Amino acid sequence: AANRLQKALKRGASAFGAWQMLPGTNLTRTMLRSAANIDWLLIDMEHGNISDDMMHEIIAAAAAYGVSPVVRVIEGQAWMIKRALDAGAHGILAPVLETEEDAKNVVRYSKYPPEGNRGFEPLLAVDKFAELHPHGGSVKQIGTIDYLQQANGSLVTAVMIETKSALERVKEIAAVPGIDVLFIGPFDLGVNIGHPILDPSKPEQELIDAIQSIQAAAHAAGKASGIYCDTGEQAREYAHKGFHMISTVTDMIALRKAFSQAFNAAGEH
Ligand code: 3PY
Ligand code: MG
Repeated sequence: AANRLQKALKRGASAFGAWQMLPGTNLTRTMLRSAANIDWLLIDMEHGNISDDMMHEIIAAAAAYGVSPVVRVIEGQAWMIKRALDAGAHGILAPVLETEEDAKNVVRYSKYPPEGNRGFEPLLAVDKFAELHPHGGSVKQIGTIDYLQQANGSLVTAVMIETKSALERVKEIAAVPGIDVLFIGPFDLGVNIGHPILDPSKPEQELIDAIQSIQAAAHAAGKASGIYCDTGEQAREYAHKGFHMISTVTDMIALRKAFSQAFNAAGEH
């Protein structure tokens, strides 16, 4: 399928994402079969326990459902960005940015020359791109040069604003060409500005203000805004506020909630 997340972002629409921390493509399928409005799947290699091989498999499983796989790499690591894009990810999410230079590096590692310095090894990347982005043609019609020409413009580059330093430099980061989305990590951001989230339904005013200023900076620069949520209600609220790339629930949180509800309902015997 074409890049569903990118299409939604280009329309200025809200795109809801599922968030996978645990390994397993049956888990991926179970999540993605649960609803029709899942536009993207975050494969969490920063805080989840997903290996490189597993990332390849989850990307293929998600793409088969027409859902855009996005890989959260470890900070702006060039080698991880390269491996995620070669594996066919529709986008990458780079966490823990500090500066404008960090944002420029994420773009550099994500794009082929002249926009960046992503290494060009066409075999795996072209096969994966052909499977995931048919662009109306058959898989075989995508060649090496097609890929080289299309990749830079077809993949989403998202960075996380979740440090004090990135918050202070958010306008400069938003202005970096090639950055598509400023994505807020409210948990790290809260900790880093001294207002950690203790109750996710009641963030402190300072954190609410910081979140608003990031959205405003993205908007002013013509970029999309995104945020991590762990309930559908929060996701809906942020969609109403005009956020674009909105994670909705995480496998671990959903499982824990459902299990605890079931066992609490069963009661003690
Ligand atoms: C954060 O809230 O810090 C995140 O990175 C979301 O997982
Ligand atoms: Mg974080």
